[in-house]
Amino acid sequence: MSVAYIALGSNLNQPVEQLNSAVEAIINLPTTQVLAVSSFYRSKPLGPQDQPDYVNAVAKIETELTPLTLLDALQQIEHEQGRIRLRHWGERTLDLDILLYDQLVIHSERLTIPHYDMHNREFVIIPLYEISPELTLPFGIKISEVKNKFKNHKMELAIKNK
Ligand code: PH2
Ligand code: MG
Ligand code: MG
Repeated sequence: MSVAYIALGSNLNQPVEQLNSAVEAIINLPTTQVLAVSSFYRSKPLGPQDQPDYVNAVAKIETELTPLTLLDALQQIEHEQGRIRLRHWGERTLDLDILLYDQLVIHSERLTIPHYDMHNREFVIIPLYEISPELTLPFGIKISEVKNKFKNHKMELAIKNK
């Protein structure tokens, strides 16, 4: 069994519903348990500014799927939820990114783990810290230290996790 973290994002077609259905679909993946889901955060778009705000969250899962099989499964969920992506860094119905997979470091054509820009994104780091404040990332980086960069973040909650 491996532990992985998945970033969820949407800014089209009822983002909160998109994220809720995505969590349901991840729960239904073979050999996979969802261990925690963060609150849903409203975030300003990174990239083109003439697009709606996003709703972002992070899920922690336990799975026997390999990184590439997990990637295939997440891309299938994106497609099943009618993924529309209009432009690079632009609006989309659903984006599911693997942030971390155990302590693996992968640089392959299809997959970069840890996610190449996660350290710079408050909409990833804040929800990740919410569900795993003790986490240490590969290369010994503590999530609690990365989170300090964003302690003045202005994201609002769309859904608060119990
Ligand atoms: N995803 C992007 C581009 N910009 N901005 C926010 N706030 N949240 C995202 O998830 C996001 C983004 C491309 O994946
Ligand atoms: Mg993304
Ligand atoms: Mg993606």
